[in-house]
Amino acid sequence: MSVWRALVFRCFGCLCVAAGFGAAAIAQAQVVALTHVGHVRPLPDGIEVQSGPGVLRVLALRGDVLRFTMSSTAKLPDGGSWAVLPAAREARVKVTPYSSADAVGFDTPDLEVRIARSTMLTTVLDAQGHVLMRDASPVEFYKSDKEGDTGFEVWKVMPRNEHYFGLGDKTAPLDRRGWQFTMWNTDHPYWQRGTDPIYKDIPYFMAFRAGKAYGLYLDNTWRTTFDFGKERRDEYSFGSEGGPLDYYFFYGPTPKKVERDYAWLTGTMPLPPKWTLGYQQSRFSYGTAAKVRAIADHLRQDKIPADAIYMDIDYQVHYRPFTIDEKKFPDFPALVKELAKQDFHLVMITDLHIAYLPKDKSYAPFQTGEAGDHFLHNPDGSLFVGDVWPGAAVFPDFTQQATRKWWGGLYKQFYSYGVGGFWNDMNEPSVFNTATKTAPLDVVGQVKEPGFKTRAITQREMHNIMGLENSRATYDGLLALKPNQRAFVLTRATFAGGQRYAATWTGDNSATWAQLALSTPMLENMGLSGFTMTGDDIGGFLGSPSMDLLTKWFEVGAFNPIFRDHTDKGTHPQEPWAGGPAQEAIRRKYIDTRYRLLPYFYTTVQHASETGIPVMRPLFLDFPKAASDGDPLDLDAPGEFLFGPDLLVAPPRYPDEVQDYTVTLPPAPWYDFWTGEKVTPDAGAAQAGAGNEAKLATVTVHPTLAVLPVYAKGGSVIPMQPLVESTEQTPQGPLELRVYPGPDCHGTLYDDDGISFDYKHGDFLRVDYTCASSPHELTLHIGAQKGTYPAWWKQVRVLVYGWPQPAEHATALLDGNAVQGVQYDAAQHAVQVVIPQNKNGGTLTLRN
Ligand code: NBV
Repeated sequence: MSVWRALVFRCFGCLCVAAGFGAAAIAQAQVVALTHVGHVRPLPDGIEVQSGPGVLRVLALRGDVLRFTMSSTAKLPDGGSWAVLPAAREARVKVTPYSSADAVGFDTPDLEVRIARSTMLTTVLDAQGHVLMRDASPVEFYKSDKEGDTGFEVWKVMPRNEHYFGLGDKTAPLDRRGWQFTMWNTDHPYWQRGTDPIYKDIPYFMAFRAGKAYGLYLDNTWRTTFDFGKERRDEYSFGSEGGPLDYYFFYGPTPKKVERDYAWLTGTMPLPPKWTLGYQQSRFSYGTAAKVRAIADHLRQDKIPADAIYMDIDYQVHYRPFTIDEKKFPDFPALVKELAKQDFHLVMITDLHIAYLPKDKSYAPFQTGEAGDHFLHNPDGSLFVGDVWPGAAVFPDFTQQATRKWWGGLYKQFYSYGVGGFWNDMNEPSVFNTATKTAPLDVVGQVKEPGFKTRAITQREMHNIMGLENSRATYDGLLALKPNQRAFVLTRATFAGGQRYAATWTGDNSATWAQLALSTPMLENMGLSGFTMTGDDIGGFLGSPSMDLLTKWFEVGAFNPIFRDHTDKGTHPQEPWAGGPAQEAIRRKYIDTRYRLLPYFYTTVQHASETGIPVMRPLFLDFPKAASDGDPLDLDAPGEFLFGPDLLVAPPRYPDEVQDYTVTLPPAPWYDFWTGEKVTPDAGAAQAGAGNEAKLATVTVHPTLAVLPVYAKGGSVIPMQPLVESTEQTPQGPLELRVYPGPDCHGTLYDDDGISFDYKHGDFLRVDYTCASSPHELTLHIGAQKGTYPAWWKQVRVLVYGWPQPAEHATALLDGNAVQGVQYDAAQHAVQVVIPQNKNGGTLTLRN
């Protein structure tokens, strides 16, 4: 039983009869269920249906996007949204009304909405009449607690073969079916599988059944719950203890389309600075300038590519945000400059709690914040003061636009030094000395915000968006300070739509093998929930990893979008060199590979910034029809994930296990990314076709510490670059195009200056590739360069894999002219040839 329902039933026991209409009935019965259609008002863009005292409105924002709002009174919720973009909220399409003896509703070109007259149960069908989503029982409203808030719960039919994804980085398996979750941003270190809630609230999930998907986003910032068949076996439900019943339904049918729809509703992440794709080094804390310099020097001496170093809370005076302890960091601007010379970007933590120092006139963040009325209050009007790192602290009221502007301005000095980015931690908010470890529910702020009515707001409603609005304030502030520089913010807590402002990580994980394994589904679901730039603390934050665990974590982390090594105070050293040269060499190989893959990775990140399709993704996103029974392929392939469209990463399910294990391969030819060899599936496991009935191919892997299995998809062109030590360096040598023959062979390369917004005005580079192969011939078509950004390479090395043997006689033609120097690279199992860069493109033909 979900938390709030338990509460209702405790409160009202058998008085909880779901019946009756009229305001009096609400008061008496406490639970109101809207159970039959009353007056119907067809709208040009939807329908409004009265039911007893309540009302349901369904609007078509697009043919494939619906918005459901419902109330237990005649008044529909009409507040603004912190997550849904105004353009999406305002979008409308005309609908065709529907009315029969049994049901009312409407049709769009993509969907049918039916509301049963006798029950008020709503069904959404596709244009062919297939049921997509169906109410299981009437929506219930109830008085949730002594504050008199109206809670609700919605019940939907849960088909046997439907699976659920998203809801952020909940600590559960990839498929949420059979699990129940609470959305209440919580600083919960030592989380384990099943710990709930943790830091984020993303009330969005994708339902996937037999290759078809839809999305559902509940636009409610209060404490909400989601239950996928735990309470009632054949139903899923979502509800809240207050706030609006306001949810969006969006139809695929493909899961990728659902991701695009969700991005249409809540936005995409902005294209991040390129350096954030590099390796990032952190610890709580590199506490002196000397230590920071030593870390930077060590990385460069050992030739470990890296782009960022983090400064945790110990750089501050008494942990007061926006101060620098000059005893430990004597000439801070000089340090930032020196690091920049070594191509390091510094990321500084700036927690949201501002030290409460009413008598100390020198601490400007408190003085200016108090003067501008930017802090949260107790119900009696006094400032809410809670203990956090600085001791007594106050908390900005981020739901005021003016407060966010003030907060953004606090970065002026640090940012003027050339600091690369900022880290917003503790923003659930975490408070040390309250019973709930956060701000009490009656702590109050103001909504003063375009698109919203000006009004008071308590933590009940505001709590889950503190992290979101904190990161928004930081992001917008940085943009205001340097308008043509992409800003980087890392936030711990956030809400739906937070991808517009910040990258994030999974918080205080632990240094165990189990947590390394758990990270993958967490990050995949985070990616599905709109956040592409996500990662975990490599090696684990709490406790010290064994050196083998640290190595494996580096290997997997090299294929996570954010790649940051971070650990707690007092743990053993966790930098790449920890444990000696042999371990370091393995870790370096993976970091190197990430940098060699930057053209592919950056291209995929850029695509995500336009589409919302995440970089790190479950297999079903790209192969929705692949499993034999229509279930998502990932159920057969736990732990595997795609890094962009063309690389499949297959850590062991239990990454510490020494036994051989089986990797499940989606339908495509696959190549071992490390050796270049075409994968021969295990005997008995048929090479899969593309249909629903296809059997999946498997390959058996013998695990070793030094190798993380990675496969390249046949039918792809993967751009790579010569090794660099940071993303700031211009690669020296040719661009590498790895061509893996297979069906629908194509690839793309995107590049730009990596830091400014000039790409928005055409200063980018994009090249599309296609290739076609027959047994003894391969044609690679290199498209003409789009955009004005100049290529860094003068030559292109083309590697073609899976080439028929013997390969010695291979010849090449570029636009019909013979090219010399075709070689067989035995180590890579590929034929290679180097051709000049030509911005007009060209066609390369290889023959044997
Ligand atoms: O600022 C210190 C830590 C930080 O290193 C970590 O990444 C955060 O998740 N922070 C939590 C505060 C409390 C740590 C015990």
